[in-house]
Amino acid sequence: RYSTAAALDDPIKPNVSIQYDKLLINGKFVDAASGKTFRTLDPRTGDVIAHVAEGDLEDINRAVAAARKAFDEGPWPKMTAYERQKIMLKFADLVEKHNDEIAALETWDNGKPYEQSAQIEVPMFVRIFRYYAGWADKIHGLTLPADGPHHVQTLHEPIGVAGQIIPWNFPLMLFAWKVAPALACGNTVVLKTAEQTPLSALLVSKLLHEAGLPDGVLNVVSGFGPTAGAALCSHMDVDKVAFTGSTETGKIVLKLAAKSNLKQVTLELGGKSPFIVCEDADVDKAVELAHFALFFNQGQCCCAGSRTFVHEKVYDEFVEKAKTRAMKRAVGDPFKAGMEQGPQIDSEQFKKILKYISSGKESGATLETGGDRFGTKGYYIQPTVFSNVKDDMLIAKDEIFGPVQSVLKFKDIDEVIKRANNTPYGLAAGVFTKNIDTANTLMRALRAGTVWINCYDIFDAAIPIGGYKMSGIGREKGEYGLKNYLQVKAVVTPLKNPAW
Ligand code: TXE
Repeated sequence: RYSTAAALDDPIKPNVSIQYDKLLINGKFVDAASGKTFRTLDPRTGDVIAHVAEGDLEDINRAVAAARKAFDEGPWPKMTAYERQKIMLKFADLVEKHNDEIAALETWDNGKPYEQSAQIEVPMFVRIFRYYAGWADKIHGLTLPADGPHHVQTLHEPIGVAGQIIPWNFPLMLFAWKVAPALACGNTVVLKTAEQTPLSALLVSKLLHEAGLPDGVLNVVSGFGPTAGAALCSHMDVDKVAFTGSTETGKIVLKLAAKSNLKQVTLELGGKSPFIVCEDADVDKAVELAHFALFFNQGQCCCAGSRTFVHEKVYDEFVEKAKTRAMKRAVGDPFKAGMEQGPQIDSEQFKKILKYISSGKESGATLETGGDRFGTKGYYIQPTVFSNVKDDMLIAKDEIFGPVQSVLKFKDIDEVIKRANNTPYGLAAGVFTKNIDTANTLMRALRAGTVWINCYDIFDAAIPIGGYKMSGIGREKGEYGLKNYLQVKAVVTPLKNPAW
């Protein structure tokens, strides 16, 4: 079902135009202070889609000043929660109305199948905003018992100016995970989008202002990590930074936060998540789920099930079927109906993945299918499956972030628990079994922020996500995600008459 490579030479024209390519500061689209722009590319071809204003230190300073003023002088944090909620809900309605246009922009800039942008990513964006809009007027403190004659209460207050840095793999979804809880709690925001995918954030931010967001509450600075991103992490007037990206860059973010004003930090980083297929598994179903767990979004998922552990009793059958499934994967122009896989995001990631594929071949893993680029244009890669993968091979240790499945064999549960946990990462894990005891054992033993049992990549708004070990600090989404954007103030007053 590969689309023919020839079809890639004639990419489908996206049904959307670029309206916003500047920085959004204090409610207005403006040029970068330096006047500089950078190119954002179509991953199908490497051609330029647009020249986008390139923010750096001076623009971050302007954006933070606007966010600071909007926080300190209001009206946003001082508005009633109900008013904030109404703006967020109106925004969600507007995004829903513009679903197809936003989805087209996302696919053009990112390369993910249009059907997934339109049916998964934009609807999830809307759902997250509605979910956190629902929280806005349900955030409150507690009244606590004290030993002495004191009345004790807590106030849950917004932290202030939140700096947020997002990557390119889910530009819209990660916008929602970060911006929605921050706004619901009454914070103001400076968002630094990924240099590969600046476009969709600008369009939705425009709609957020149409919905009534006051100027300065959300500022969007497109630009690069070491300039704009680092300036945001180092800024003395930013109270909190939330980052999603590589573990390497996460360490830099934490260092910059510590070196400046000790701003609070949450990090959602890389992973090398195990997907464990037990001996009692229905192999056909396990193959399909393991395939989805790894190949979804071109393999560019922090939670990708990138170590497929299969019990020796079903191993050979699994490998054969996993290979057949990968060979059937529909790869091609993401605007074409029925495509499951588009191009990787850029030439850097494309080269990185091909390097890992070479390393897999050299280290003695068996290449079952794929193993090369797809076509001759853009950043497409063939769905690739390696069997006989050993724990110490690079493809079993590093985050590849591409369509490369590594299948490893195991004998018993204790062994697979040890091997699955033997990684510096701990973001997610998958378990496929019919046995409730096995499921319960693995669910408790696996050191990961999420364990999916007989399912994978379920990203409901209410479900927290985050990492153990070097996969991150803190949790996003759900009620847990609110904590990142709230300060707790304890208020104590003496009681004149302790009897009452
Ligand atoms: O990540 P970076 P890259 C992993 C994945 C991928 C690898 C490299 O393995 O192959 O990381 O991707 C900003 N100060 N993930 O280079 O550098 C940058 O501009 C502040 C997993 O794209 O982490 C972008 O906005 N910010 C991940 C964001 O950080 C900086 C998703 C992510 O870029 C910065 C993406 C700096 N010094 C990649 N340097 C996931 N967890 O889903 C860069 N940035």
